[in-house]
Amino acid sequence: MIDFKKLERALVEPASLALTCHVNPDADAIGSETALRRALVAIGKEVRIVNFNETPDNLRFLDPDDAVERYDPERHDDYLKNVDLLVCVDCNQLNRLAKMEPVARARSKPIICVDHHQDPEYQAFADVFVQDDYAAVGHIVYDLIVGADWTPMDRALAEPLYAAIMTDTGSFRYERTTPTVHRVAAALLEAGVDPERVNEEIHNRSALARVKLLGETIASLELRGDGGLATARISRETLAKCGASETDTGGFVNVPLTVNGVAISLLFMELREGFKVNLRSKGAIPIHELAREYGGGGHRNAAGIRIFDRRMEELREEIIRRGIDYLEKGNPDEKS
Ligand SMILES: [Mn+2]
Repeated sequence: MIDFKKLERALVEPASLALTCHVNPDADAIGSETALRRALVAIGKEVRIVNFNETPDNLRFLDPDDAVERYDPERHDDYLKNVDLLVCVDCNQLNRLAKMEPVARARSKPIICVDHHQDPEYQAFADVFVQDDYAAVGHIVYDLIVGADWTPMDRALAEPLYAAIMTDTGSFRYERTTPTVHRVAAALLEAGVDPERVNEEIHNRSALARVKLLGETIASLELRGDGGLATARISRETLAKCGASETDTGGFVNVPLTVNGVAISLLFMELREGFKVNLRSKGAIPIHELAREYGGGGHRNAAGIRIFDRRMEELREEIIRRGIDYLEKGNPDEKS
């Protein structure tokens, strides 16, 4: 359970704070950062957001102040080393900071983790504020801001939090869409959020390249394990052919789960160095355990692997076979 009073103190004590999040940030990461920054600025804190990646185009509206800075070693290393507190948002392992990891590890001042992923890297943080039954970090930030009473929940604060919760619950469809989540969403709508606009910004701003890449990804789909496992792949050539980039693939891994009988989806994607795998499962299948076997991690139903020193085709078949082993690992009697 998160000790919110303790988290509040941890954020109020330092004069200067830097917020950061995981690589390839999603709406939960960006929305949680910008809302938290806004609330802390309202109580007089000096807060900067430094992310490894640029904010994806469809999430720019979550940062109307242009507060998110893209990591540049020359510009940020001294700052990140010396800022009073570094807050990792929606990020529980320092390796999820990509090339910002060394500078985070070089800090002598504290780093804290505010997240809802399992298995935080405890030794890397001065304090860990993690509760994995939260559907989104945006919901944690909401509870924090409302509990601390730093500033009223106005539309500017509510919109990024709503986007965070909406996306991490798959538009209020996934398992952790509890009555409480809907109550929080209702409060955010009461604060002025326009749900149609948020949906339009996030889901209907695709570049043509992204939609073409989705077509290629679906065309590569294969069913394995008697139809229980779906796997698709994106090569570097496909990416180039569509004029798309890695950030265009957000959400692709969920599409194969719409095929009848599919309980596991594995999306392989070739990177400049190595490759990555997005993993999804339904019900009680603990797909993060498969991710962990390859140095990745995540939640029970959503996880990721990133491998820098091997080629995709060297390991793809092996990971698929391990995935098929996991099809039986879910317990159908267990409530999912
Ligand atoms: Mn999240």
